[in-house]
This record gives sequence, C-alpha cells and structure tokens, in this order.
Amino acid sequence: MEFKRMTVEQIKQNLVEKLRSNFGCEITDATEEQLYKAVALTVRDEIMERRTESRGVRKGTGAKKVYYLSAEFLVGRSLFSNMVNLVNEKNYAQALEELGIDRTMISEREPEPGLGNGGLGRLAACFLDALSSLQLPAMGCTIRYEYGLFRQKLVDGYQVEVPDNWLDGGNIWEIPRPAETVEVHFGGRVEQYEEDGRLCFRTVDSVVVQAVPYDIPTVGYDSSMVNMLRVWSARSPKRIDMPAFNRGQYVKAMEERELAEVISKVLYPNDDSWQGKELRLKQQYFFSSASVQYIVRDFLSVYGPQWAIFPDKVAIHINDTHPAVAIPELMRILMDEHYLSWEDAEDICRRTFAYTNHTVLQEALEKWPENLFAQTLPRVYQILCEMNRRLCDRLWDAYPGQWERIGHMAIIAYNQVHMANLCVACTHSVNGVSGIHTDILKKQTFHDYYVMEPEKFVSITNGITHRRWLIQSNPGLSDLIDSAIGDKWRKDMNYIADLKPFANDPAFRQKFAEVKYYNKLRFSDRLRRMQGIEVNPESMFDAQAKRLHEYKRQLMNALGILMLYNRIDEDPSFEIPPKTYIFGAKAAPGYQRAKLTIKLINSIADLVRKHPRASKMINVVFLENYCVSQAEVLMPAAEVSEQISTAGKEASGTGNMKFMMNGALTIGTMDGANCEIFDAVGADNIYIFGLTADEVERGYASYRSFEIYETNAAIRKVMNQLIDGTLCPEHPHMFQEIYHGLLFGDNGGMPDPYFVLKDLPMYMAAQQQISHDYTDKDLWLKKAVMNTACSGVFAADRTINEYNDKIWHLKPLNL
Ligand code: 26Q
Repeated sequence: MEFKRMTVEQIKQNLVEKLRSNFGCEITDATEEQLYKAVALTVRDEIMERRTESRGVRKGTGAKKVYYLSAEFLVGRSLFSNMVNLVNEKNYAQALEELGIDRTMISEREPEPGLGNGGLGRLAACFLDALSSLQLPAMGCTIRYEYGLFRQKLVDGYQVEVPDNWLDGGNIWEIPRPAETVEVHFGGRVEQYEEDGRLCFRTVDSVVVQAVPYDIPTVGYDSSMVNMLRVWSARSPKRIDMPAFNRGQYVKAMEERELAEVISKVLYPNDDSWQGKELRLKQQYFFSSASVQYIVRDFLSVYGPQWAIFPDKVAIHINDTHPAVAIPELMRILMDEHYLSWEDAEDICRRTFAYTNHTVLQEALEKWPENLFAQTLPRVYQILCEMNRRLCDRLWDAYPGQWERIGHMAIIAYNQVHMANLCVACTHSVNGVSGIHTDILKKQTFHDYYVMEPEKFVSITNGITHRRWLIQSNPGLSDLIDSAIGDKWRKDMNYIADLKPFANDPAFRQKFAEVKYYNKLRFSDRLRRMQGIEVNPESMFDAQAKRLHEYKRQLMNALGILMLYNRIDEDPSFEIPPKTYIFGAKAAPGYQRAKLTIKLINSIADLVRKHPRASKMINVVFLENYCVSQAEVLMPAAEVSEQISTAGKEASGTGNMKFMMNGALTIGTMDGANCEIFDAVGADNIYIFGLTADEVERGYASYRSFEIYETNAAIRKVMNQLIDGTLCPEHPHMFQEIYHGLLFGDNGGMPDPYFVLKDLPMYMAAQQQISHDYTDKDLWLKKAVMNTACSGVFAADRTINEYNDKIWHLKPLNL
C-alpha cells in the first residue's frame, strides 16, 4: 500500500501555520523551542492522519492484542524516528533546509524522555516499534515518571546526579485521556460479607489514588499502524473540595495529595540490583492495577462478559518481575468484581500472562517483605496467600517431604514474597533473552520448575530496532547499503545478508570506510561542543557504553589501559596505532564501587594525558550523561565494541547488537548475546577471550586472585598503582577499596568475584590482536562490513515474530 506523504510544500505550509496558530509568530521571530514544537506538531498531524486512514479496518476486527507491561520504556527522542517511520525524512529534511531551519538544533531541542535505566527499558521501546511495524495490535503500559533517570554531570572526575525534569517544557507527543482515569487503592483492611449466598470481599479505609492515562503514539515503519504507549500519572482525588477556610485541614489535604502524587514522581535509578522500598512496591501496583483495570474494561466493551475467550483476545506480557503484581490483581478483579470462581480466574490468568526474565544475579531478584505486602495491598496479599497455599499443595505432590526445595519454589516463604516464583508458577510462558541465559535459567535459577514443566521455558534472543539504530542514526551507511543491494532491507532486515559479498569489494569497502570516518567526525564535533574535549578522528575508536556495574567489568578495561600505559612508559620502542577509549556509563547513585570506578577511569585519563608519548597513542574519554541520544551518535562512530562481562552474568546485552549493526567489531566474552553474535559473524570477525560460564562456575571454589598478583609483574604493577599515589598524588588511598576487593574480597566475600585479574591477560592479548589487525585496513574493513551484513538476526522484528509465534499468537492487521 502506498501512503499519502506530506510533500515538501505541504510540510512548509503546515509548519508556518503551526507557528502562527500556536505561538502567533513567524519563522523569523520564532524561538528555537517554538520551531521545534512547530515541526513536531506537523509530524504529529501526519501520524494522526495515517491512523485515521486505517481506523475503519482496525475497529471491530476482534483481533487479539498484547499488552506489554514494563516499569520502564526508554523510548528516546521521537521526532526524527517518527519521520523515519513515516518514510518521509527526506521531505522533512528538504523542507527544513528551504526554510533555513537547522536540523541538529531542532533535534536537540527535543527533551529525551528518560523513562528507563538501560537495557530492559530500551528493549521495551524497541519492541513497541517492531510491533507497530509488523502491524501487530499492542499497547505498552508504564508509569509517567515526572522525573526520569537522573542526568549525569562529571565534576572533577566524579559523577554528580542532576534531576531530569523532562516534562517542564510540555510533551508534544502525549495525548491526555482524563476520561479514562481509574482508581487504585492502597492500605485499609479487607471485610468479608455475604451477598446472594456468596462470600464477598471488599477493602475499606483504603487510600485512593487516581491513575490518569496519557497515550503516546508509535507509528509503524511504512505502515498506518499506530500502537499506543499508555503512561499512567498518579493524582490525588482530593483536590477540589478542600476546606480552604480551615487552615489545618487545608495543609493536611495538601500533604495527602503530595503522598499520592509522589507515586509517579521519580524513576528508581537502580539497574540489576534490588531494594525493598515501599514506594517502589506502590509504583508497581499503581501501574499494574491501572493497566489491568483498563484491559478488563476494554475487553468488556467489545466482547461483554464472555470470560472464557479472554485469553484468546488478550495477552499480557510481564517485562521482568516489576509488573508481576498484575497477576493477583487480575485474579482480584475477576473474582471480587465479576464473581468468577477461583478455578476459572486462575485458569484465565495462566493462559493470559507470560513472563520474561532479564537477570540471573541473585541481588536483582525481587523479594518483598511479607508484612510490607500485607499492609500495602491487603486484598492482593490474601489472594497471594491462597495462590501460594494451592501451589505448595501441588509441589508437595511432586516433591513429597522436600521442604527446602518447596520453600525455594514458593511464592511466599521465610516471610518474603518471591516475585520471580509468582511469575514462573502462574504464567504459561517463561523466557530468557539469549541462548546461554535461558540455559542458565533452566539449569540453575528455575531448575526445579523446569523439570516439572519443561515446555513452559523458551529462549528468545533480544533484538533492536534497525529503524532507530541504523536508518535514523546512520543515514550515511544506510544510503551506502541502498546503493549496493537496494532498499528492501529497510522493511525486512533479512535482506541485509545480501551485503555479505560486498565485504570483498574494494570500492565498497572504501566507501564504508569513508562513512565511518564521517561518523567519527560527527561524534568528535559533538564531544568538542558538549564537553570541550578533543579526540583524533584518525585514531581507532574503542567504546564501552552501558550502565556501570562490577559484572560488566569497566574496571578490567580501565586496568588494561593502565597496563598499556605502563608498557609505553617503560619501553620507548613500543608502539601501537593510536586509540581513543570511550566510556559512557551511569552509576546507580547509591552504588559506591561503581562511582569510584568512574573516578578511576577519569584519573587514568588524566595520567595518560600528561604523558608525552602515551598521550600520542592513547586517549581516554568519559562521555558525560550516556543516554539514548548519545548512543545514537556513538554507535555509528565506534570501531571496537567492548562486551566484556564475566561469563554467565550478562543476560543478553543489546548495545553489543547496536555496535555490530553499525560495523564495529566486538571484543567480548562468551556471554549473553555475544554467543549469538559469534554464531552470526563467525570466529574471524569477532575477538573472543576469557573464561567460559562453566569455567567461572567452577572457579568460585578454586580461584585465588592473589596468585596472579604474585606471579604476573605487569598486573602487580597496576595493582600497586591503585594505592601508591600514581593516579591521585593528593589522595594516594583513593582506590584502596578497589585494590582490596580484587585481592582480598569485600567484607568477607571472595576476592575478585568477577574474575577481573583472571581474564585480564587474555583480554590484553585480544586487544593486541586488534591493534595488529587494525593496521591492515583491508582486513579490518572486511570484518567490519561482515558485521553489518550479518546483523539481520538482531533486528527486533525477528525477536517479535518469535514472541508472536511462541507466545502471543496475534494476527497481523491487514491495513
Ligand atoms: C528493581 C526493583 C527496584 C528498583 C529497581 C529495579 C530494577 C530496575 C531495572 C531492576 C533491574 C532493572 C533493569 C534490568 C536490566 O536492564 N537488565 C538488562 O536487560 C536487558 C534486556 O533484556 C539485557 O540485555 C541485559 O543483559 C540485562 O542486564
């Protein structure tokens, strides 16, 4: 189907009209912000137009729909990705140029919604884009955090957090739906009563919070499909009838209002680590309950109370355990509000819900104190107790007498509510996010469940939307690909494989290199503009960009650079091709070790900068405030992608895919989706090193990092530099705790639990191989082209098709 697209003339007219009607100004006297808004409103019109075109087809088809519940949706900026998905970015570019409006300025005027921490939230956003592009009916559901993830500033090499007030200038993309407000209840107590001979339950004396929805449209690529991201905002119902004349009451009412509205105030900045905060539990219930209430209402409005077909019309996906409370909430609504039996409600829930696990780190698994749960959500807690009682009965039949195993599998045990067990026990599908991750779920994390219900466990490797991560962020490479193989890959990434033969075409490789160089210049310019840092675009760009965590081992990268520095310092004849090491990473504000690692990286950067010879070969830069918009400029510029987590720890990784799609070579461990990247590109086009997950597992009993310190002089030297004042003469003990953790362990734990020193020599050898190969331009470019050409399987479209075939069973709408 061919869509109506706004012509250049129409865009220009529309834009001028928007400026006049919204701001009463002309192009010449509009502020940058007004210009941005006028462009965004024009694009929004085009999306809504597209939606109307296909509305008739969509209504009343009785199609099944998936609701993707996620505490995070890290969507990034929307303006240019919307232009891409409308397949109209060239007309917009021309219109802006003819009006003399700077594209980069317009793009950077848009606030980035930081409604997520990292991988999990970004994955949800990629999925919504793919769902719309594949014309599958879907809705994303999350919280409208007033403050997203903090903005990171670097002050004297330390991370400083600044609030992210992204909503201050208003949000062009959201459509408020106040008429669809629902109520969510907290606290109170449960009363039983009888009605028509039936035992009923109601909660009294609870605090009511209103959930107000806003919809953000996601338009599919070259499609009229528009799926909504529904974001819920918390509001107190007590705002109009405040007895203002009574000052005491007035203040009290205001306080209550604050307490209710704090629920959607701020995103918790933790990533892969869990804390039992009451407010966090309230956030989870707030958006889960509001979403489930909406889902049930919507179902009733189309099908009436035909509960038997609910699972044929509705799929609810639980993105990690954060929305797991949606399961007992649906039980509650079906039983307490619609009088279904326990058995029927339980059966509907099992057939409706599916769960994705994103971590095997024990410290990241959500376990709530039982009494907190009982007080905050009394009725839901009652239901959970009954679910747990029935579950334990079944487990007792399967594992008679095995108390410890049953306790380990229970929803409630040892005064804790175990959210992952709730999800595994009460859904019809549990999936991991890469092959190795799913294996670990089966063999370790959920082994006892796996032997009971092996068919419930599926592996679906993550994917990323090539529309944002290639077409939008790397237009140079996208045009080059078109010129070689046509543009079919834009709609279907399987066609990118047609690029493989071009790895052997010298003319193509040359152009590929030119695009990469252009992207490095673009990155360098931005770095100069934003941080006043100069980098050499002729140097090799080596990037590690992801949240800061010990298991991701930014520390190993940093120590490796220090070792290289030492070699240069000791041996005047030693040379390597110049390298720029780029770090981008936010640390959770309470994670001291992660924050100290940021300071260490910046201290090493300073040391290198002061060395006359080392500074010619090495440059270390820390990219401030790594976020989606930064990634869009970094990924296309990188040549080496650091994916160096301790094997067995990184569930998948998705940055690894973004880098390789843009032609960077991976240096990595056999962990997460690195294994799939290895399968896709072949051993010649990736640099694998280090312990395997099995070796790590065995190593816990036998590994002694101190032996490495004693026998390896180069490692001994960098370790000593952590505490001898080399890095920070004013505070020689600054990095003492890193030193101590690596050699002696943190408060009673094992030394170096992430095997940094163990893998370091193999890591250095792989880096050396990279330096060697990089000097052979042809060889290197062949590998780089092959990485892009083999990236088809990492398209989110492939991932979503797998979810649909294995779990949701939706039919694409024929628009
Ligand atoms: C939980 C409770 C309280 C506060 C915060 C949290 C919380 C928030 C976010 C816990 C975990 C997260 C995020 C986890 C995450 O991003 N995991 C990553 O998911 C990616 C997508 O599947 C994978 O690629 C990464 O490997 C995995 O680390």
